[in-house]
Amino acid sequence: MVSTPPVKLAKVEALKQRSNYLREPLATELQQDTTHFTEDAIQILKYHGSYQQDNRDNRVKGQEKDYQMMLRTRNPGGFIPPQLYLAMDELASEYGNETMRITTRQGFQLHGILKKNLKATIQKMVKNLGSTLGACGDVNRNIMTPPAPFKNLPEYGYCWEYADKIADLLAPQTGAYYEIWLDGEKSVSGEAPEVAKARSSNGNGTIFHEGEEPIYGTQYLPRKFKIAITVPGDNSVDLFSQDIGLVVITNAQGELQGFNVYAGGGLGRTHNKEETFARIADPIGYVAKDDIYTLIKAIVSTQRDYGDRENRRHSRMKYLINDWGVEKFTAQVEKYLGKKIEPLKKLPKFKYLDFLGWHEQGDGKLFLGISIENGRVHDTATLKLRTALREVIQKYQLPMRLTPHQNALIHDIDPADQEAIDKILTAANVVTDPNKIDSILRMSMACPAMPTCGLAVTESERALPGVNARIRSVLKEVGLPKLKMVVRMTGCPNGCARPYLAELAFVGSFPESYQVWLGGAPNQTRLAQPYTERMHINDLESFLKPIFVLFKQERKKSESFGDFCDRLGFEKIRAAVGY
Ligand code: SRM
Ligand code: SF4
Repeated sequence: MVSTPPVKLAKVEALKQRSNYLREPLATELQQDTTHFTEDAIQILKYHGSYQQDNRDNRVKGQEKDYQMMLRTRNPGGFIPPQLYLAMDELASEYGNETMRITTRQGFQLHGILKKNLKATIQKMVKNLGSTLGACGDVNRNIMTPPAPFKNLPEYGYCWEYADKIADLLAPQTGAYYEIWLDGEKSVSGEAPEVAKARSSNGNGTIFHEGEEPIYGTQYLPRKFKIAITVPGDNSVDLFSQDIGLVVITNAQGELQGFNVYAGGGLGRTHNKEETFARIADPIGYVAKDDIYTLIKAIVSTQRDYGDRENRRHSRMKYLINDWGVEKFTAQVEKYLGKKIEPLKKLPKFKYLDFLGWHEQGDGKLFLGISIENGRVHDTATLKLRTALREVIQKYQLPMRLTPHQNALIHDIDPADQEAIDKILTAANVVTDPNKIDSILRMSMACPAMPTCGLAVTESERALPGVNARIRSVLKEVGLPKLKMVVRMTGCPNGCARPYLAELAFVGSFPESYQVWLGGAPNQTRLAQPYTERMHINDLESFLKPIFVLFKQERKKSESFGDFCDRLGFEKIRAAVGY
């Protein structure tokens, strides 16, 4: 349990402690007739799934900012029942900015909600099977899984089952959410009895006996915490970027045996601060399925008790593992676990998978994976995506899974409805055949950045469509018209679209300029490296063309762009292209 108290806690640590389990000053300020919250309430608001933002396009010197809230859902494995989808769609019009945003962790975000409408928005989400509790803040975030709804491959089912159960295990237990947003009405918990038992069991001092939060205590975790669960070979979840990555291990009969465990991934960094860095998770070992909750509690408790609570730039678990080394980290986890962790089970090579297009799901029904550019569900002059999706979900009452690549898979489709659904979408200009989508667009992601993100240095979501088209045009010019590669962009170095795992990434560094990262693996198992600190967006073609020409000349047969940059190394690339 917590040993010596740190000397000088980060300011937010005291706030958490004073908040009475995430109640104040949020509850009081919510009652006040103001357009925005104070800095202290903003910090507590995050745990309830909301960020205070302002529309940066509307900033006018000397005038109050155009304050608005972003709300994020917590839905493990990206599962969105039709009722929730339709409620979110209505909310986007009633209180939001007429769009919904699929996130890189398989959640939905609404933007543009005024403070006075926040309570009504959360109430409607919860009444329609949604939740925002713990979507942000220093707690376990949305748990990711592969989104493909295969019913005949039991491994996928185990991912969803354990994503739900571990999400319940680590959900904040405070009554604050229900008191503040739902007038005290606690919704019925569908939690499995084994989860409740695991949460309260005191494995070697992992829980607090006093107060409302057995696992988190009064101070919650030192920083955000992220988990993904996948099946062998499927890296649709970017497993190595997670604080904890689990891979389900089954026997020949498809029965769950246990999990391979990886820990210590994380991508957030700050420009020009070498002590902050993106990091790939380390292999920790294998645990049997009966030990999984205790193992999760053991890792979370290790970060809770030994993670840095003084310097928030150094408080993610990746820094603890990096500073301690994997051996010391594993030894501490084993102390909390009460037993040794076994060696990893052998796994096949991981693949990038996006599951777009029409597929059989293994029980006679179909699913359709729809590419949604940067996750933005909206209508434009030429694309009526939001209208068409609403019509399909409403008419056929279909569930969906949001994907880690910001797309949506609609599932449980009766084959008899395939043609009609395809027709509705195609009429709205939604492309249902992924082979008709440019592979760069298909595999690319951008974070929201401007105008909602307060941390953005550059454009991202609004810039990427143009950048993708320009990359394709350079590739055509150099004679690589069909080349596939994973391109990602973010408006700052925090890494929300996981750029450091892309083959080619642009990370906002100065207004209109980006750091360029090269050399990530096409299956997201290796980190890219920064090639240049500042590429002005106008110089995109002159920067990329010589590198693409070199790639065309020197690449091995069917070698990917990321693998090529990694194999050749930056020194040789620089020598050849002259910068
Ligand atoms: Fe993120 C902060 C958006 C996934 C690392 N992220 C933010 C905020 C809330 C900005 C803020 O703090 O004021 C952004 C809101 C923008 C907006 O206008 O909506 C934001 N992050 C997002 C989303 C919506 C990006 C997207 O394109 O979908 C993703 C929401 C996921 C979800 O549903 O929970 C999102 N953020 C990520 C990821 C990727 C992931 O989790 O797989 C990362 C990198 C992985 C990691 O955590 O190591 C990520 N976001 C950050 C960080 C840096 C954390 C760090 O360790 O340093 C921040 C800033 C912070 O925490 O201080 C941040
Ligand atoms: Fe904002 Fe930076 Fe995250 Fe983009 S990467 S959403 S700019 S915090």
